[in-house]
Amino acid sequence: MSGLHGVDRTGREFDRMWGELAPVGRGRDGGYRRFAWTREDATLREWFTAEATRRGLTLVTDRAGNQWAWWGDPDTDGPGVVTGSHVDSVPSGGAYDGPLGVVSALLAVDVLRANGWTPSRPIGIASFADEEGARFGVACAGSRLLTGALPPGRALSLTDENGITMAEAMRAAGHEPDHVDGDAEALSRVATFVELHVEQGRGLVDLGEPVGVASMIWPHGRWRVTLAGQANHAGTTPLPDRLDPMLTLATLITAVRASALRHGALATVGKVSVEPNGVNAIPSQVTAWLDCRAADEEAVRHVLDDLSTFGPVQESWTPATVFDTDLATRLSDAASEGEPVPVLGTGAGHDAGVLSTAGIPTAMLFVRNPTGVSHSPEEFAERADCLDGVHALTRCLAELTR
Ligand code: HGY
Ligand code: MN
Ligand code: MN
Ligand code: MN
Repeated sequence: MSGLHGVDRTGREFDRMWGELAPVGRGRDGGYRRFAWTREDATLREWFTAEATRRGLTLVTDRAGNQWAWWGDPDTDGPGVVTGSHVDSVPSGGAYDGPLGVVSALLAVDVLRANGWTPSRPIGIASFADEEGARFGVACAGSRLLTGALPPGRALSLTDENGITMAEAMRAAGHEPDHVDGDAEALSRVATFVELHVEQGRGLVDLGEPVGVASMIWPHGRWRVTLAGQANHAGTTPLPDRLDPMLTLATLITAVRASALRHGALATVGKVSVEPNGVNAIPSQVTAWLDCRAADEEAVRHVLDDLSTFGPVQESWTPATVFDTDLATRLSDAASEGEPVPVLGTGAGHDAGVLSTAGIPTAMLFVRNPTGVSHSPEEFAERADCLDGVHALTRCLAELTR
């Protein structure tokens, strides 16, 4: 699809949507708190519903709580090409991780229509629930529930830092947890999934390119580590008599770093909760989460072997996602009208990885992030690069719906 019309309108629409999203869940540090099944999540769901309705798209919420907006009917016209991403964030997350993919998907449909495109198959836009797993700990909870990779019973019993279960949070948000399950019907509507995402690294900056295509996603997992201690008085308990889980936490953190360095993995200890969390009480228990990834699955296994004495419990695991090479090449050509864009790997996990693991032909487009920083208010993408991403996505959707 060459010589796209409506470029100026796309820019205005980008500004409008970006402006509407900007205040939702933004903290004083400029970072975002947009957690699953919260007030911010409800606002973002209403926003997505309004944008889909404005375009006459057919809205569906699947059993896992993921939102879908369809141009065409996959139930009568067969499975479609789906694009989209997520709108939730990590604590104090950036503005682009997730929302850029959803906004770009809506704009790509606008551009296709402005250029009189008649897709040969339905085009869907997905906004996946709880991709970051920031509140309940499990990454890609919405897409994993959808594909059956996350059993509903386990998901619904996960608790947040206030002890609220996912089931209680869903119910409070009006999504009936008894209805939650894998959704083969929703999944059967997806022939191909293409996710546009801000790059979470410097690959495109170093290459001097605004847009790239993903070759693979590293394998990555999350483990929960519970460290037991003995609650006691901070001012009266002699040091030799203490069972202080914070000391064990300190040992865990240094062991993780040493092992990750030794095995060429990337690992983080985060989401630490201390009970009781007082300044003058030795805690009875500390719970910490381990995020471990590596280009080579073996390296992750070695790190977890090294940490076995801490009793890590695996909460989620996504194997390496090697995207379909032909599809990646096709989209690399399509993305910018014949001058292939770079193809590069990533250590960041995405719903695209979950769908690919479920057997859906999947691809990803990356948009340059000048800071290379993500999961932080520093995360950024230039407006011009965002619009290049929209046009690259538009060309990819045209290529897939010829
Ligand atoms: O954690 C990740 O890699 C992704 O950004 N959710
Ligand atoms: Mn993220
Ligand atoms: Mn993301
Ligand atoms: Mn080892």
